[in-house]
Amino acid sequence: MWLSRPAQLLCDAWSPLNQTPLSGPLSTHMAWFLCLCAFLALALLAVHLKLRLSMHGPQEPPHLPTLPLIGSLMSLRSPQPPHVLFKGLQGKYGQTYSLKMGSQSVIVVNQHRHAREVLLKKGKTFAGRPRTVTTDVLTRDGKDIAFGDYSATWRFHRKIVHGALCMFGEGSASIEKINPEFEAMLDYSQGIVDTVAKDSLVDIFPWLQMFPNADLCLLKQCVSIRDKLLQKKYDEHKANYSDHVQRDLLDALLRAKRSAENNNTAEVSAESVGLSEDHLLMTVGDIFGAGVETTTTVLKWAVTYLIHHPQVQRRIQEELDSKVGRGRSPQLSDRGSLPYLEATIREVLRIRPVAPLLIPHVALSDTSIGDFTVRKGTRVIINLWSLHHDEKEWKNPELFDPGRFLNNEGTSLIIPSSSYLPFGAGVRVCLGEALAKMELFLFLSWILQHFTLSVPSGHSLPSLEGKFGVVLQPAKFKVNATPRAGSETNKCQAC
Ligand code: STR
Repeated sequence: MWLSRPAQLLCDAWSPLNQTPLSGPLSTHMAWFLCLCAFLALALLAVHLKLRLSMHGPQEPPHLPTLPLIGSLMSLRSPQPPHVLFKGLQGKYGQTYSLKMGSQSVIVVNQHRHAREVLLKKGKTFAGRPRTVTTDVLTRDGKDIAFGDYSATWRFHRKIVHGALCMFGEGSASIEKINPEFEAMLDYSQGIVDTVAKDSLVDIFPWLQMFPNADLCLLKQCVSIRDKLLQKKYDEHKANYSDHVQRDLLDALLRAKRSAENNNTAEVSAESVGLSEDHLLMTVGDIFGAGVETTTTVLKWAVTYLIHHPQVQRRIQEELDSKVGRGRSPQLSDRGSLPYLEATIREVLRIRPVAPLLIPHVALSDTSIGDFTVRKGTRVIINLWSLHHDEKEWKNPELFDPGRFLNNEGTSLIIPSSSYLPFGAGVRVCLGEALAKMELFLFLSWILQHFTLSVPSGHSLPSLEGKFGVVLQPAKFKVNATPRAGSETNKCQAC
C-alpha cells in the first residue's frame, strides 16, 4: 500500500530500538491511526495560529463611523470638550480607536501602555507633527520646536535650547526679574491660545481660509504684535553680541548660528542645520509663549483647587511654618523638605493637565501601536486626560487629593501609577519641565507663606471645568488673598 512506507517509518521511529517490529494488519491500522493523529494535530495547530493572528495580529483599531469628506465629524459633535468626549468614547470603541478629521486619519490613545509605546518605545517613529493652517501662521510654517516636524534642524535647535535652559535655569537671576514687557506678552499670548491648534474647522478643512474668519484674523494680529517684540529683541541682541558673554537663550542661539556659519566644511553648516533668522525667532517665540502660558495656567488651577480645599492650604502652611518659618522666603533648596507642597503641585498637574491632549504626533513610517497597525502619516492623539483620570489607575480620579503622591507616612513623594505623564515623555518631552517645577514651587510657596486664599463673600466657588484650547485654562474668577497673621503684606483682591 502506498501509505504503508511512511507509516512504517513512523512506527520505526517510535518503536524504541526496533526490537519488536510490528507486522501484518495490526501495524497497518496503527500506521493509519498515527497518520490521522498527526494530521489532526497539524490541522488544530493551523486553526489555532489563524485564530491567534486574527485576534492578536496586525489589525486596524476600532473606527468611529465616517462619511466621505467630513470624516467622523458627526460623531464628534458634542457639548463636551474634546478630551472629555474622547475619554467617553472608550466605552463604545475601546481604549485605542481611530477616526477621521475630514480626510485625515487620527488614532486616539486613552491608556498609558499604548501612550508609552508611542512616546517612549517608538518615540522617533512617532516624532512627527502635523502641519495645520493655524500653527503655520504662528510658527512661519513649522520653524519652531513645539509644532515643527521632526528633522535635522529640529534636533539641532532642540539641543541648543535644552543646553541654554539648563545653563540659565537653576540659580539664574532671570527667573526673579519681572520684565516690563510681560503685560503686553500676556495680552497677545491669550489671543494666540484662544485661536491656535485647537482643531478648529479651518485646521481640518484648510480651504476654509479663503473665507473671512474672525479667529484666523485675531491670530494673525496677535502674531504680528509678537513678531515685532521678537524682532526688537533679536536686533538688540545682534547689536550687542559678543562671543565671550552669553546672557540668555537668544545669545546661545546666535552663537550656535555664527559658529555654524563659520564652519564651512563640517556637516553642521548653516544651511544643513537650517539656522535661519526665522528659526531663531520662532524658537524664542515658543519659549516665551510656553513659559508664560503654562506656568500661569497651572498657578490659576492651583489657586482654584486651594480655594476649594482649605484643609490642603492649611496643611501646606503648617509645613511651610515648621520647615521654613516666616523670617525668610522659601528657596529652591527647601524643596526637599516640603513634600506636601510638592505633592499638591503634582496633584494639580494630574487633575488638570496643562495640555490634556498634548500636541498631536504623526507616524513617520508604517508602524504599530499594540496589535494595531498604523499607516505612515496617521496622527496620534495622546489623551492625557484619560490617563490622569483612569479609574483603574487612580482611586476617585475626580477627587483632589495630594496625599496620593505621598507614602503612607506622608514623608516622601511617590508616583503611584504609570498613568501619569504631565509633561509628556520621550523625544518630544517638555523642554521646560525642570524650570516649570522650580517656578511653581517658588510662586506657590511664597504666596502661601504670606496669604490665605479664599472666595470673596457673595461669590461662588470657581468653576473646575476649564476652557479647552492648546492649553486648558480655568475660567476667570475672583479670589481674596488675606495676609496671614504675622505677615505685613496688605490684603488684596485679584481676579
Ligand atoms: C502660547 C501662546 C504663545 O504666544 C506662543 C505659544 C507657542 C508655544 C506653545 C504655547 C503658545 C502654549 C503652550 C504650549 C507651547 C509649546 C508647548 C506648550 C503648546 C501657543 C505645551 O505643550 C503645553
